[in-house]
Amino acid sequence: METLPHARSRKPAPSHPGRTPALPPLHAPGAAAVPPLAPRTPATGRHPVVPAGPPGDRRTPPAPGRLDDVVPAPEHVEPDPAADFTLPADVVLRVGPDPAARDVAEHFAALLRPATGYPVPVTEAAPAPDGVLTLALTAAGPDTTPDDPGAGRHPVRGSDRAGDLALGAEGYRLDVRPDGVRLTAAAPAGLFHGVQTLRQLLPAAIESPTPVTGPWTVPGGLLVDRPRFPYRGAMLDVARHFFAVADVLRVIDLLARYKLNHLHLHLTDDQGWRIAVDAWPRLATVGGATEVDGGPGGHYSAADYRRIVSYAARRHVTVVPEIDLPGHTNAALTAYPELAPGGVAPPPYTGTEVGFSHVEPTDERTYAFVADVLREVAALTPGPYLHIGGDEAFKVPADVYARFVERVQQIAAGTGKTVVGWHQIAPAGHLDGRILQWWGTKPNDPVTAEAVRRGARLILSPANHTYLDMKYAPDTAIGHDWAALIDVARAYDWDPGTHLAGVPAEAVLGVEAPLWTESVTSLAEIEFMLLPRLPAVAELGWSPPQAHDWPAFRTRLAGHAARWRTAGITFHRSPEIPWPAEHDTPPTTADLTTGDSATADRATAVPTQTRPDRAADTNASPT
Ligand code: TNX
Repeated sequence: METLPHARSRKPAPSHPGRTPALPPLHAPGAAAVPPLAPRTPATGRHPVVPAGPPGDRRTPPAPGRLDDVVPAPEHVEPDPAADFTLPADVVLRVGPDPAARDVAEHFAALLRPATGYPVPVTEAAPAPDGVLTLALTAAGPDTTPDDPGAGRHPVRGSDRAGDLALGAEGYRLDVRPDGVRLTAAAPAGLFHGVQTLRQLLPAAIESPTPVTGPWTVPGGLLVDRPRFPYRGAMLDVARHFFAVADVLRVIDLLARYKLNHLHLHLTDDQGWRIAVDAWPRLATVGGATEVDGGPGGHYSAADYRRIVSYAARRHVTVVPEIDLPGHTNAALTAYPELAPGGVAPPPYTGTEVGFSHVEPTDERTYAFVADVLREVAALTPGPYLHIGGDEAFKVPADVYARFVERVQQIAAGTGKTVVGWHQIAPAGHLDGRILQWWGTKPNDPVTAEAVRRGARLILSPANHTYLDMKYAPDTAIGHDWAALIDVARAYDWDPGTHLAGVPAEAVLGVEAPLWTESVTSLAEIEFMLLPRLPAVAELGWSPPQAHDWPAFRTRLAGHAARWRTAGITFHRSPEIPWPAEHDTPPTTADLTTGDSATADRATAVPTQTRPDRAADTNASPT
């Protein structure tokens, strides 16, 4: 049995629900041919790496990097092994005057400084006389604009195909030559994603929080990259267990590494209400004081929430707040009995069943509550989305449920936000722009397909591929198994563009991997469930379908173990991934905390949770 240091004894899991056969490699009809990637560069020691571990350290230095060794897989790569760039100690980051671009440059400099020990100044100055030791960031489009500090130094290169790719809001172009690296994008988000790529192209030791010896070499060539879907996200359930702001910020960092651009926060549920609402203060003070298994719970003040949102924004991640209605509301009902059926407050709930609670849909006070809460949450949220939940209100009759959702959709839209709801809201009347988050396990869902025909767009979170609260294997120490056992291959083995019958790829806004936290109690456990599966979902959301390639993916992913270990991030050593032996990972400082010991530090009791009787696919409206 695989053990986390804090592993508790668990009930044996029911048998595996059966795997779908592996998809064949995907080839988009009509997709432009991408030039073949250069063969793997043999570890010839082009760039001798000096191990920086303790004296006598015999770890093998990492092989020189490859330009295509990036997760998610970039759209277009033209390696040039003769054009590697090694950061000099006086490396300078040049950037144009755009404040958002400057912010990306500052962010990049802050990533480079700890491990390199280099000062890495950020400057708008014109090229230095020798002009060679610079990284140029520009928010302007390809190659020569007045805003562009590197203009003229790097004539355009690359194939016609590379030149034809429109970068859009999030794409970027990375040009690595012996005299410098040039990153261009049409918008700051593209620069940010390009920085994440550069980070992965540097040796894993770049993750070290303290200086280690280089060289810091980026493989040469041209890389042009942009996302397949505009929405790529993860969800964190902060209701079943509450997580401190600092933990949420670490999760945002993880998303940003893999070019995920949305963090959905499941802020309310039966076991806790996690966001302060001025008009209804007891929601947080009373409704927030519980969590699964009787822990103390907690809630975010408006200031806490703003901190999360602005930290995310700096990383080009949009926070999507969810207020789950009308079900999953026991915590709210304990705080305000007038919202409960019969006006009687239920006892606080710290178990893990679902579907038993709801606000009273026939009482006007409920709509006043909804309007106040959604107005305040929308006002705190700069992003365009407001998620109204809508799942598992099993005790509300279907017709009453549909009318409730229709009213709440209007209220939510009245805040100026785009309305998102779990796919259970599909039978309710269409509202322009609405988005359904589909979490079924059977890719034939006529009710959702019909809502799409009426104009809804979809975020895809198929529970049997993307629910990262599912166990990896029967012996995984935490998690559930009602939707599937989800190993990395299963997380990777589906195509968002063709997954749901009757839903064209154009209706798919993107993908999201939810992490429900009935059994997840600490940051280390969050990381353990996200890694290494989250990068798989990220690749499905970002990379073109023709890049879908499990053998290549698992090899690329394997290299990330060293990055996570060096950064102190916990992960699951999934047996399907050809991880390098631990003694082969790159040098780190001697006192780095490995993820495993971080896990041990944070261990707390985890409840058992099984959902033997739930219908994973219930697409029918609630009864
Ligand atoms: C389903 S799918 C839920 C959550 C649970 C989760 C556990 C959906 C929208 N709701 O309430 O936490 O299963 O896996």
